[in-house]
Amino acid sequence: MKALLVVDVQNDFCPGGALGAKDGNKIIPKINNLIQEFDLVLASRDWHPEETIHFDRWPVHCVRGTEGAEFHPELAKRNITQVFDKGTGNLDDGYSAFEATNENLNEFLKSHDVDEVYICGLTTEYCVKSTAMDALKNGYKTFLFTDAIAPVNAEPGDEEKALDELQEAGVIFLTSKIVLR
Ligand code: VGL
Repeated sequence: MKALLVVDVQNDFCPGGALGAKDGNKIIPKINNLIQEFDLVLASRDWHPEETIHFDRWPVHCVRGTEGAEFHPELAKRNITQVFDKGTGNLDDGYSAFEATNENLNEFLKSHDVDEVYICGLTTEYCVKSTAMDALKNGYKTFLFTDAIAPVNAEPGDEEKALDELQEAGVIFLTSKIVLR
């Protein structure tokens, strides 16, 4: 069974948001097309409290209950089966969707007989990367839609470095034009 995992397509990671990826909104039509191709679609959210050590490093973003934490209005939300909330504690960065606290992603995938995880969303160097690395560690064949992700580019070169690390670790790169079934 294949699952599409849509990482953090939230207002604060899109242009105009607190930590906006420059092309964060441009990937949404591609993600919506991908959503049509999968029988199982899951999504993660950064779901921070007002105060967390995470904000020592980053501008305040994705505080639960605020508009910045909402999924982008153009995302085809109705087709998402389960949302995984992460970064919910005060000491918790919660980069990876496998760190979600409302529901355990690994157990959810196992219970749905998922063996292949397909990843898209925001942001390339942080939550997308951590989630893909954890998917590999947990034994899933892991795919990344490289035209349906976008970097926050905190430091120049971060995006390229992240992509190199992912490919070296064994993540398989695809583009969203590939028809999966
Ligand atoms: C993220 C930076 C800080 C992400 C989260 O969702 O990729 N990036 N917090």
